[in-house]
Amino acid sequence: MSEEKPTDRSTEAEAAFSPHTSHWGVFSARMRGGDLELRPFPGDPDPNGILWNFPGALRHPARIARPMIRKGWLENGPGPDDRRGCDDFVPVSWDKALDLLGAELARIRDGFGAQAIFGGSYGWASAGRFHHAQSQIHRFLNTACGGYVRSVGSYSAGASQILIPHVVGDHEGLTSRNVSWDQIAAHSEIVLAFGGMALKNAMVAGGSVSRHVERGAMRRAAERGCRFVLVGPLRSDLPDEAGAEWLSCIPGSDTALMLALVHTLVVEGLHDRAFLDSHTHGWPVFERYLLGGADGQPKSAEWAAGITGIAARNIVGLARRLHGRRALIVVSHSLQRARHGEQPVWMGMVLAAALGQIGLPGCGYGYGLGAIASYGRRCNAVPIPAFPQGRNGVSDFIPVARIADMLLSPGAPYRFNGETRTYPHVRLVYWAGGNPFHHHQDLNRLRRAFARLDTLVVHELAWTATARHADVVLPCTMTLEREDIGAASNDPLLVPMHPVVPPHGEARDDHAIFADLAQRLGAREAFTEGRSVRQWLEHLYEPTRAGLAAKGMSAPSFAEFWASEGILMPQQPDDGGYLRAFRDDPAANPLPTPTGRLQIWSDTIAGFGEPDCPGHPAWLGQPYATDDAAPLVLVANQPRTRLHSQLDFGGHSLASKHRGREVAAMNPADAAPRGISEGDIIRLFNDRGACLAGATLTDGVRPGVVQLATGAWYDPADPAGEKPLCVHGNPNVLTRDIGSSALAQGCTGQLTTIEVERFDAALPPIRAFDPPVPSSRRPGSGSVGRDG
Ligand SMILES: Nc1nc2c(c(=O)[nH]1)N[C@H]1C(S)=C(S)[C@@H](COP(=O)(O)OP(=O)(O)OC[C@H]3O[C@@H](n4cnc5c(=O)[nH]c(N)nc54)[C@H](O)[C@@H]3O)O[C@H]1N2
Ligand SMILES: Nc1nc2c(c(=O)[nH]1)N[C@H]1C(S)=C(S)[C@@H](COP(=O)(O)OP(=O)(O)OC[C@H]3O[C@@H](n4cnc5c(=O)[nH]c(N)nc54)[C@H](O)[C@@H]3O)O[C@H]1N2
Ligand SMILES: [Mo]
Repeated sequence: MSEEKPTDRSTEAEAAFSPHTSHWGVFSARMRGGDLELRPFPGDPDPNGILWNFPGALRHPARIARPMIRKGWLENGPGPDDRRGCDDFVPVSWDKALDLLGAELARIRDGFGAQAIFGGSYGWASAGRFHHAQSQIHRFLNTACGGYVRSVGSYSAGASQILIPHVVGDHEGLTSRNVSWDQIAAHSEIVLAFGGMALKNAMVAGGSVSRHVERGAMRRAAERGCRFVLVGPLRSDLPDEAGAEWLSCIPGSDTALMLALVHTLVVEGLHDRAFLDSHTHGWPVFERYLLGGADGQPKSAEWAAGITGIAARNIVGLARRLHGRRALIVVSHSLQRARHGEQPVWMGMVLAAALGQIGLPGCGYGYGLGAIASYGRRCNAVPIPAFPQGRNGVSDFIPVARIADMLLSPGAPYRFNGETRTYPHVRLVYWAGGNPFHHHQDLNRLRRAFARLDTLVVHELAWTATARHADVVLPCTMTLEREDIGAASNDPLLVPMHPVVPPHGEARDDHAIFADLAQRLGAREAFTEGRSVRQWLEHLYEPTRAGLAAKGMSAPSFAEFWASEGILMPQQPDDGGYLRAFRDDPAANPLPTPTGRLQIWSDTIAGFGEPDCPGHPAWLGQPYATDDAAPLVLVANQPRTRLHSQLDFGGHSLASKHRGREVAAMNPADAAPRGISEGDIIRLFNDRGACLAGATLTDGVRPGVVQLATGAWYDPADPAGEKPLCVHGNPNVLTRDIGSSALAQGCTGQLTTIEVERFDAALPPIRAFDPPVPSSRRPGSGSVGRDG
């Protein structure tokens, strides 16, 4: 066993590059002359530029250096407070911070029960299987507080995660073990991608990714003659390598287009009746609706042309081209991050079923493919390390995107997946590893929701808006400052993550913070099980080692693994997963749906009686309403130069901004009548809020659409204001905080309606990355916050 200490590599020599990993790729790093040097993993054919956010971020002033407590909370104790987000902070010692927080957790736990604590703590945190912040906070709340109200589902796929089990089967299997990039390169003849497969998205994976293969696979497919067709509002949603045709459509109209494609197949007799008969349930009811028998309106190409903005003849032509070819239907997550988001996911399956190719190599339904590097690959055949979270003593939960509803309306009823449920009364919210001021919608509403709490606790590595709204802010280490094991369930490389630098300021690992808090609540031993970090890593490594040994493969000891650059794990065959098995023999391999088949009609969903999610996929109208006050559709998609809001203060992210602000793209035809030119600062606004952005004009954005990526840190000009202007460009001040439907209650942040104007006033400064001034250093400080 190695006696090496965690910090050896960073202190000993400036020479060695140490292996490490991130959600955006494997790399190695070292410190040299005070600078961080990075090298992408040599086996990676297409490294992700997001790596270059690390060097500038490491010691940026936006890092949190010491524990801080909000002045109002420190002076007046816990309780609802409108000053959250515009109050001063007081630096305190770790002991004082943890004493106060331990006492507050005990007050809530003993006075109201663990069901008054919300510990959902949604967010991507950092790679690393031990320091995984969500696992750490959940284990802490389970062992020291008796549990917490959790959240279910994700912001990524809130609608599909609920729908898919009713109509197809396992969501994870559909996305992660189905049509692969290798199959596309070898077999597909036409790939119809709703929402595209943007490389910016496909180059990020949860946990780790050693090889970015997507660009190469699309290039190989295109060279072989495969045609890629992109349906969406932005041309950049497929890379140049795909050589795609772009069918520019009105956002939110995909279900109508899919219906019209199937309608064309049916009226021309091109649908695969044999497959529909043998592998699906409910086609006759759906066909009646399709042909107009249910509502008098055939869902024809002419009908869809008016809704989608795509000419009828192009729709008919596309349907004919899909027929008789090895066709793959891809639907990106973005389509379901909208009102009625269940419909395009369900209808995409029906389109693929009508073509009869579900389950064939490179064909059928590739839901989610290209949204993220975790999909379209092979799954590992041995377990990867996982930190045990313990048992949650609280059964209550909320759908993840309903947090503001819960805080604003405790006790109120809501519908979810066929049940009528009630929002719990939460008094303390504890967040580690997520940024609700990034991920949630209608941020001005979220601020009102957070104002209701007794206490908001946040562990963060930097002064995000969430940290600025907290009462207790505890500085945590960044991944480069600690040792861990990096792995993802569909990447073969297990990475020993070595620390590259000592922690910033007084920052501590989430685990160390929770261990000391657990001590104050009488639960240190239960939380740590007496293990040091290194002992935990060895413990978590063991199931992987044993899995390798059981397969008769080389099974390195932990010490050997730790001294390596990473070890390879075996992977499962690229066998098409459960849909292939079902196609080949539906009787022997039924789907886990009520009928064992693909459900084009669902008795279960129909039985729930939700007007916004009927028993078969349907066109329920545009998921937003434009009007004179908000005539443009905002597409708030994922950012290219960072993961969500992470390291927005890093060099790669900053370099993509214009005069410090996020860049919004729009069509010249929309810019001209508004007097907007390339490079102008514009104001995007609607009833809910307003933000600034730099304008870029391009015909790669459909007229009527404005694109502004998520992730610029919320930066209110007047933090105490009712609806302050975000001077930096966070689109979530504009988005709507409503569920996708009463079925799934998924996040609907992708699309909203806005107006845009040129901003001619004096440009307000960006303060998002300035740390709050400690109140002890501010003469005569009051409640002015960062405006002083
Ligand atoms: N309008 C709109 N909104 C959206 C979306 C959209 O399409 N449109 N997309 C949604 C989607 S798909 C998602 S997944 C969410 C993402 O939302 P989040 O996952 O909440 O976003 P991140 O910026 O990744 O937040 C992670 C936070 O964890 C912190 N962190 C990193 N490492 C550690 C650590 O080790 N410990 C601790 N304590 N903290 C750490 C980072 O600094 C960062 O602030 O956003 C959603 N929001
Ligand atoms: N670089 C980077 N990569 C990421 C992330 C990141 O933050 N940064 N986040 C990761 C995460 S957590 C997730 S869940 C995935 C998300 O994966 P997605 O949800 O697929 O990603 P988005 O970029 O939000 O949307 C993709 C595209 O869909 C198009 N689109 C939007 N609305 C519609 C519509 O109504 N119809 C059609 N046809 N197209 C539409 C937009 O033009 C948009 O660019 O991305 C992952 N990858
Ligand atoms: Mo996501």
